[in-house]
Amino acid sequence: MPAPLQMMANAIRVLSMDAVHRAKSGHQGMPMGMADVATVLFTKFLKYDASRPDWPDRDRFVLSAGHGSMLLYSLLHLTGVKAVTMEQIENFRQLGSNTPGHPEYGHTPGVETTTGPLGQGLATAVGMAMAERHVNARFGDALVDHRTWVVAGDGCLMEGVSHEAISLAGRFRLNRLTVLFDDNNTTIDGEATIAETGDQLARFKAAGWAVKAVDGHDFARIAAALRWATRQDRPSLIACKTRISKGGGRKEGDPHSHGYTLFDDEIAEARAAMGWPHEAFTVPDEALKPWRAAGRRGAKARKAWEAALAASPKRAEFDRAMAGDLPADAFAALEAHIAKAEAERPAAATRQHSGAALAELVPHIPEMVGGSADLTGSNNTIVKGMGTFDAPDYAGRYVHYGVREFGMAAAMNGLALHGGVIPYSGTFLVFSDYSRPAIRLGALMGARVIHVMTHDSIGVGEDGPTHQPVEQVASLRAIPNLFVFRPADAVEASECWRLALERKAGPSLMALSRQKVPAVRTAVAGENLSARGAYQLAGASLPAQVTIFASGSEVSVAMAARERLEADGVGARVVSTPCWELFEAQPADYQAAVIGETEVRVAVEAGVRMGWERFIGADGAFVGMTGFGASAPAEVLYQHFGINAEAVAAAAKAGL
Ligand SMILES: Cc1ncc(C[n+]2csc(CCOP(=O)(O)OP(=O)(O)O)c2C)c(N)n1
Ligand SMILES: [Mg+2]
Repeated sequence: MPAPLQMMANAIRVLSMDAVHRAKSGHQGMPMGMADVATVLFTKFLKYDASRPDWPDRDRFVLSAGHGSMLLYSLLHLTGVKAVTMEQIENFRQLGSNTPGHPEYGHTPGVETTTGPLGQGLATAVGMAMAERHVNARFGDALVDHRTWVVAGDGCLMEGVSHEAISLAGRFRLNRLTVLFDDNNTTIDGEATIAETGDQLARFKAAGWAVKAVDGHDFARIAAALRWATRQDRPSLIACKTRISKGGGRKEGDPHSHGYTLFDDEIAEARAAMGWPHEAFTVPDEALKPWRAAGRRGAKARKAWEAALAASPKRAEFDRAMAGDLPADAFAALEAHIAKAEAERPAAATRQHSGAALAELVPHIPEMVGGSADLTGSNNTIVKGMGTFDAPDYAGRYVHYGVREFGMAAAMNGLALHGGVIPYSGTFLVFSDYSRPAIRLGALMGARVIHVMTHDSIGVGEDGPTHQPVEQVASLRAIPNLFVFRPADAVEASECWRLALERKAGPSLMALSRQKVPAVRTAVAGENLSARGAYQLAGASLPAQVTIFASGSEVSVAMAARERLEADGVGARVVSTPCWELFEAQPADYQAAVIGETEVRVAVEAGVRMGWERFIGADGAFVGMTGFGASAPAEVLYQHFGINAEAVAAAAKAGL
């Protein structure tokens, strides 16, 4: 009979083979290869209690190589996470199961983040490790004292985002972060060396990591390496030399076994080689008992922690922060600021209005942790007194992410998922394309993250078309569960910030102008009108024949066009549309009333038309961009591309 740890690791192998075989799809190669490493981690190192896989001071385990999901599901099942029953393992990849093809946050207790897009798990884990240090600095060792462990493969390390992530982790000396690299020299196309001959250890070392290589099938050496990792003063990488499909008979070490589904005879052969005579989906007591004991290992630590929390004077504040509830007085200063803006009607760039709103929010919401990808002054994201997030005390609330938009956005997902932090950060809207995969994953996970994206149109001006977003707003509106806010002035900017912060169920994005715009909200509303997503900003003073829809910096263009039309005897109303997603959530009669029934509908936005049919119908007129911008002062560009009141009024009249 195999030794106990070997038998426990074999249980992962067999479950992975069986589940993939039953589903007729999936990957057992990676789970089989990393079974030994994972067994050592879960039985000896990971601070983990299967009866409470979500307790706040647990270690975070991130399976960045998400295709190996059966490794994680096996571990959750074997350690005794209630929801991950054998029936769920048997229903691997099936509709309604909590064992989807790739691990999905929110579907399965114990899954810390959604992974599958390679590299992002690692980058998200960096954010978790940042959050741990920051929340530790706020609440102390008694309440926050855990590690983040990542399993990443060749693919994760080939992805560019890994570079941004490991640089950030090295720079911030996140010594509670350990990456276990499944160093199996295999990817889908064959041996990894067909595309990668770099030295990963040297690369991580250069980024400021402690590095080590180990035989990933030698339990004693794995344990020694993990112990070593916990003693480092910087993040650590352990390259675990493994054989893909280890234990899989003929397929062991076969570079083409990455996603190969074993045949019956191959599974039988592998079972025999592993000394595993048991039926499919059956784990005998001699393997299950030690696994369940491993699942209970952290219970003592968890109970001690609960006692410490109960006795802590910081308890209420800690619970509130971790639950993501805002302080009772979170918006008092902001509301006063809104009232002032309604009275004073300041004209400025909406990025400046956003910065002014932040100044009323950050001091009152201690969970807000801001940052920028090296554009702090342009993004208006910093507020006096935030302090800089950095080693060794990590209490600072402003992160200099460097020029790393994707790494930043992924880290923000991790900050949010860890809890106790509401992350926001800035870059130029045109570079949302660089962060887009993480914005999307955050939307899929429902992570509360706020992306501040300034310089949101040709209004960028002289920097030219490389820096002028044209299609970005439309393409971001296409991402499900992402709220895209494009406020028009000071009042809307503050309203949108409040909505973004109140939103727990997903990310928000602020599209903000570089250029100055006039105030358009000149009447006291007495309510957050942006919460409706779209609303009538100005009615027609004559019988309404035209409705003009606009967002952001073009709302003032719409208002000027309305003046022109009404001066010519054409009744026109204006609808501001700061957040389309919120508009879709309104009752149908409200939507119908806002869209209205005027003879002509026109929209104006300094971007592409895509999506505006929702407001103007198929035959409505659109004033905006049809191609890329150009390098020139913003005012010149608005005239050159015909995005002005004259053009909007002309388009409206043409339709009458
Ligand atoms: C961003 C991204 N690109 C491509 C894929 C498709 N894919 C899944 S696994 C894989 C190979 C990964 O190699 P490795 O991480 O070494 O896994 P192993 O074959 O060793 O299990 C690829 C290309 C993906 N999941 N994510
Ligand atoms: Mg590999």
